[in-house]
Amino acid sequence: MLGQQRIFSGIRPSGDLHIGNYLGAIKQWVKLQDDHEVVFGIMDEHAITTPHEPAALRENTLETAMLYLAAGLDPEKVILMVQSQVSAHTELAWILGTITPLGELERMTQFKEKSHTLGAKEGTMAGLLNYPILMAADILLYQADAVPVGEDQVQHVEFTRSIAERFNNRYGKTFTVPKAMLERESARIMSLDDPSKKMSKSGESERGYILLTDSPDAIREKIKAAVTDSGKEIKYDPKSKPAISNLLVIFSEFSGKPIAELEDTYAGKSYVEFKNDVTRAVIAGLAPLQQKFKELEKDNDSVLRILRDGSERAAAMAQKTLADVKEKIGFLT
Ligand code: ATP
Ligand code: LTN
Repeated sequence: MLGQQRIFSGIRPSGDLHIGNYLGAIKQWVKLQDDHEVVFGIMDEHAITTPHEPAALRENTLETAMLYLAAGLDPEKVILMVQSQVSAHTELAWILGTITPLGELERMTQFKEKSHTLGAKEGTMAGLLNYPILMAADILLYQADAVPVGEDQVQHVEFTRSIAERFNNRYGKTFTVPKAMLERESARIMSLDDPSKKMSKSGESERGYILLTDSPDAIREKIKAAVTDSGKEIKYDPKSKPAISNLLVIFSEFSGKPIAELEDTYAGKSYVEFKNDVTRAVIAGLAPLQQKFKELEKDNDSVLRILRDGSERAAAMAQKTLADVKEKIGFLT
């Protein structure tokens, strides 16, 4: 279709998904699938850049796929692929690595943070340094125009743009130069027990995040225990009221009500009353997804089939770009 934008995005299957992943990433993907050409990946090769258990990786890969499907991604409309099932990703990454200055990799925020935490324990591996090159390959192979991600990944998309431009300048127009695509408020959902940090599955405490698979009781407990700010007004002001603002964003996303309307409704009401209603909205908002997830869990085979089929379709698309790249850099064809 003329003018239809191509979208690529992915998530590492490094553990259960939380509502930060859902609101910051997956929910926008579901909206995009109706009027964009979309490829979504489960990035297992990225997952092994931090220590992992093989059995858990296999299980998480399948579970991530089930959560994508349960959240509303429709395999009739989108290509759902597994990174390690499409070898073009690592092939292109090797080639892009040869035009990437080392200094640019060393300056990446995610590398600095993760190598700092991991370095002390297990040492820093080259795969972690090269992570952004593989991510650039993921995006460029599909000639994506836009990459919907949370705020923490914007630097990697900027890096991808600069590699694409460098390659295009040197060898002639080969890659589409992609843009990051961000949701306004939900691009950065904060931790429930420390609203100065992003909600993260590798966060220290389980109380900081709500998993998509958490039971209503667990959700109730976590929101009840969530930190609040001093004062008692319920208003959106991330600077002076970071915890309440974060809860307002979550409430708004799950209830579909604008933040301004929620501020009016809760003017003069207590934090307790507010939290009870946030809890109700999150439980109700996740219920359909959890129901669908339970059904999919009973049918591993059909999920595996969807992934195999998606990876095959993705490989056919990726192959076109890879062949062009190989030809341009002088490999025998
Ligand atoms: P980790 O904490 O282990 O680094 P993560 O929870 O940040 O993992 P990723 O797999 O790195 O999850 O991210 C998947 C997608 O979810 C990315 O697009 C990322 O930007 C988005 N995302 C992650 N955390 C949040 C958050 N707190 N708010 C909004 N979006 C988020
Ligand atoms: N680094 C991303 C996951 C990821 C990705 C991608 C996202 C790997 N390859 C390509 C968008 C496009 C993260 O969310 N941690």
